[in-house]
Amino acid sequence: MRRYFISDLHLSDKRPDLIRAFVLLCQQLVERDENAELYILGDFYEAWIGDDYQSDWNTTIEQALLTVSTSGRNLYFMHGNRDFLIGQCWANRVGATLIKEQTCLHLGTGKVLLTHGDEYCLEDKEYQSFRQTVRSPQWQANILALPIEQRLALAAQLREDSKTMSNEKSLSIMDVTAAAAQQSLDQYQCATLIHGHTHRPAIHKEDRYLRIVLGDWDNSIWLACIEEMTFTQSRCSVSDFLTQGLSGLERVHQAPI
Ligand code: OKV
Ligand code: MN
Repeated sequence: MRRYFISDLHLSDKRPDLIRAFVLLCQQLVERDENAELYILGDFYEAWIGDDYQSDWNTTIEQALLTVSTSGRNLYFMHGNRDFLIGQCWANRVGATLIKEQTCLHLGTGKVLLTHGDEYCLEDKEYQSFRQTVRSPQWQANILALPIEQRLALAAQLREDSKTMSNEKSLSIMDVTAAAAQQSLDQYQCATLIHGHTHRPAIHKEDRYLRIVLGDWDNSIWLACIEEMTFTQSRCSVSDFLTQGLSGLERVHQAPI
């Protein structure tokens, strides 16, 4: 059994190249790997404004997800900070199982904690307070009750605000606080954490645990995998991936877990 992990694809109508790459990834996983499971760990979309919003570009994406789930591969989805409005309706449409934001995966000899990762960026106090607001069921219900146009406008405005703010913030403020990750791992009694969000793909070998950071999709696509008890993360430029598919991937990180 191979478990694949991706996050931070930020799919939108602005990146047809990434949409094509994702469609190809789904097709190739179905063709080439009978024992695959796919875990999407948040920020799959650049912004999700509600399951009632439909568009041609997204129909393509949903069809690709359906090829994965209908072929018998398990498909799991976790919310990120940009697609927290994804609901059960979307999950039913694509055949995905929604998983909670800290999910413990029991593998043969060890446990792996999966999360998007933004809840550990504690130095960014402003962000944490924003996060608390937008993750509250009441705020989300209010937003979902707005007409589509207003939701689109709000999402675009928040995106602009975020760009302005992150230009003013230091990189360390926007990174994961190691102590927060450690506390979470202790709570779940896990020795390995896999998360995305920070766009700094790496494997951090700490004293007592391994912190694996997934890569974001932009100029390259990233794909991580656990097989047996070995973790690997590979990358490929988007243009190479579109011509070569999975065989164009180059391994960047590997570690026993
Ligand atoms: C991160 C912060 C934006 C602070 C909104 C639907 C909705 C997505 C969104 C898009 C922008 C959050 C989610 C971001 C941090 C901000 C502004 C302030 C203080 C909707 C889908 F609900 F409006 F329809 N957004 N992002 N801020 O870029 O991640 O940290 S964000
Ligand atoms: Mn994120």
